[in-house]
Amino acid sequence: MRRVAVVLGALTASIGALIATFVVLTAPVGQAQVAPVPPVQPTPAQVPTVQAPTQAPPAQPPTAQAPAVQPAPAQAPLTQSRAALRVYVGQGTGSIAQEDFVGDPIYGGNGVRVAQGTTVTWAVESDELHTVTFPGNEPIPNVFIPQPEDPSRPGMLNPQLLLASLPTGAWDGSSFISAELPTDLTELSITFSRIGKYNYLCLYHVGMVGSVEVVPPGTPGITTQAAIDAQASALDAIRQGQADLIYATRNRPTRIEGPRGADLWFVRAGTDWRGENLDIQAFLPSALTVGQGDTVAWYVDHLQPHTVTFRANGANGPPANLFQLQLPDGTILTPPAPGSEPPPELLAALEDPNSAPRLVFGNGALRTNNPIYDGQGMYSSGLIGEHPRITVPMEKVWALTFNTPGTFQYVCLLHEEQGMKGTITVQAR
Ligand SMILES: [Cu+2]
Repeated sequence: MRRVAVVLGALTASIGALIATFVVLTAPVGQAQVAPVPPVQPTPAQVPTVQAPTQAPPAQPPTAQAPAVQPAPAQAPLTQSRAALRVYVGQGTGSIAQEDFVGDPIYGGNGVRVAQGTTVTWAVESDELHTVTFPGNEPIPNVFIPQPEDPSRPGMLNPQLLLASLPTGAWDGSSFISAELPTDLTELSITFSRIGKYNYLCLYHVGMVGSVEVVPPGTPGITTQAAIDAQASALDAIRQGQADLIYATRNRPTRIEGPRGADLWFVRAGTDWRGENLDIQAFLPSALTVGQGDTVAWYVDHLQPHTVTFRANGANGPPANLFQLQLPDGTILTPPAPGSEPPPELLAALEDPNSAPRLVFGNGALRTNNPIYDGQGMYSSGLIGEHPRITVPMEKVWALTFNTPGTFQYVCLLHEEQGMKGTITVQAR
């Protein structure tokens, strides 16, 4: 999923910087958008809250619910060592999205063991965005949710995720940490101050989970960088082989003969290697030639959201926006141009946590009702697919009938930068 920075470009970055600046300037308003730093819990015996999933559980339920498994002395001394470790966040290029946290093969391939006081750094090695999310003592947040005032309004990005939530120092396992890489940060570093095992996940990719086990210095079995690097190479080779097999077997349309010679075609919008952390963020096939009057149906067969979006031809059409910036009362905000003064209504909104701006689905994330493509206007499926952390309703299929000859291009607004684009060529009958 491509969120804030890419989708809205400089817009949201400037909003984010603006909000951050504003919050710094008016310290007590910190709860407005910056995720609050919960009070440090001095009670190791505290039972973490387990939140029931709001939808069907993912195929591989993330185990990130249990923070500090092992109670540690509240004042455990930090080791003086400055040990560091780099963990890979995803691999692959373009549409081949390897969605693994790459860790140590002896800890399941996605876990690491570090000495207390070690700093672990996460860095993205793919063309896809990911979050690194340690829930701490909080429930795992959903990504796209209904607007609370009225669920019939377009969905929105969970405000808790609008800005990164970062540790303010060495992390004791209690506070919520979440950042989207490489947009919020190119790298996320966390220094682990407390002994325990900490599970984490990517909010966007089901099954993309990892763990950090923090042990007293001198404990055997500490993960080495060489072990992680070797695991990364091995996993990349496996995933590339899986991707090759997917392209060899699924990169073709299904055609069904329809009435009066008008056929019905099926195109995959994304797919995955079943049960493992490989998504193909592409239309399969990406190029399709149909006859005038045929209908094309796009379907999603993996746990991801996509859009099928034809942009309007010419300069007069509306842009296809995934999001727009909006106040809870429905007012659409015009974002400030980079380097310019923010609009007064935005500053006013920021003063009140109840009116903080949101990223609400724009026209490209909403379904076009007209099922007949005219070759001119903007047409979009809206979000289609399925995802355990998207709680706005989504359908899995969308169809369009092509009566106008020509070649027409479309994209997935969420994965366009990974190359998720297609063309439909309509031949006159
Ligand atoms: Cu997509």
